[in-house]
Amino acid sequence: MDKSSPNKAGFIAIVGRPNVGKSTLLNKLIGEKLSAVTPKSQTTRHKILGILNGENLQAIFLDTPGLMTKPKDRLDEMMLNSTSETLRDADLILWIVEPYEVEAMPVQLKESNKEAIVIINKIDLVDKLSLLPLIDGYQKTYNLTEIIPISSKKGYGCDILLEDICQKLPEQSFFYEDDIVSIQTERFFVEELIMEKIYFLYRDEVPYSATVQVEEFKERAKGKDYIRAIIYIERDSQKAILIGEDGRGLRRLGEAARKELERTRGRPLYLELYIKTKKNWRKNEGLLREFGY
Ligand SMILES: Nc1nc2c(ncn2[C@@H]2O[C@H](COP(=O)(O)OP(=O)(O)OP(=O)(O)O)[C@@H](O)[C@H]2O)c(=O)[nH]1
Ligand SMILES: [Mg+2]
Repeated sequence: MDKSSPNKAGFIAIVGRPNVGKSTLLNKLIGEKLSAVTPKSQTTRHKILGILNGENLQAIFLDTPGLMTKPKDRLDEMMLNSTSETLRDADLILWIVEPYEVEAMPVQLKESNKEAIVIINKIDLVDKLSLLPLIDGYQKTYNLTEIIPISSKKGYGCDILLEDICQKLPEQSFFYEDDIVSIQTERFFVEELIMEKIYFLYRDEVPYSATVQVEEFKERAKGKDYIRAIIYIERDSQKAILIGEDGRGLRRLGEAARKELERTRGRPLYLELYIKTKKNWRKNEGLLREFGY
């Protein structure tokens, strides 16, 4: 490590409306899939931390649930509160927007009174010329000076963004060991991964009504590892949808989750999925706590 220059470190909150590409950006910057990405809004429900370690640098990114304007239930409220808290604790904020029109600044960001960089994401989807008036629009509307166009998916602009972040982080000592990329448990990643597959495989309200809890996680020196997870849903009628005709839906889900887990963990796995109804869990404070929200 270079001893001549001081260490820089800090927390960088990634915020923005649902589906703008916050989790995709976190994964790109860290170079590992830490956060679930799906084409559906409100995929991320928890604050997810990813650590980027460099020479004299520790950038700690916090992916957050999308900022919706109208919370519909207790879970939505809790997600919004958690994002406000993340904003309060951050050294720097990345406000992620889409490349179409000047978006309204989320109230949580306004209230935080923190320095923010506007990140115009998904620029691979638009004509480059359309970006100039957009950048101008953000500057004029919010008097913000830093606006960086990127594509989290393709990686365009991510180097420039990282350089900018490095410059802005305060000089202070590291918060975590310099050889880890996350602090979430493996159980948590398994739950997120199963949820991601549910978002991909089921339509309408089913994914929003589902949450996953790993009940047992056994690593075995010989033979397959064993994971038993429960998918909780809000109504009995959703059980039949998840299971599908002749159990095909649940089998397909289990297989998709198992395959990715085997690939990422590099070990064979026996994955058992069960479904249970917990009526209106999204509205029930006690159940939400129990489920780790
Ligand atoms: N074309 C393109 N698509 C992108 C880009 N970044 C993200 N996406 C897509 O946008 C969708 C949403 O991405 P996420 O990363 O899950 O978005 P998010 O902001 O984390 O969403 P929530 O967690 O629901 O708030 C996915 O289908 C991504 O593949 C990008 O730079 N270009
Ligand atoms: Mg997300």
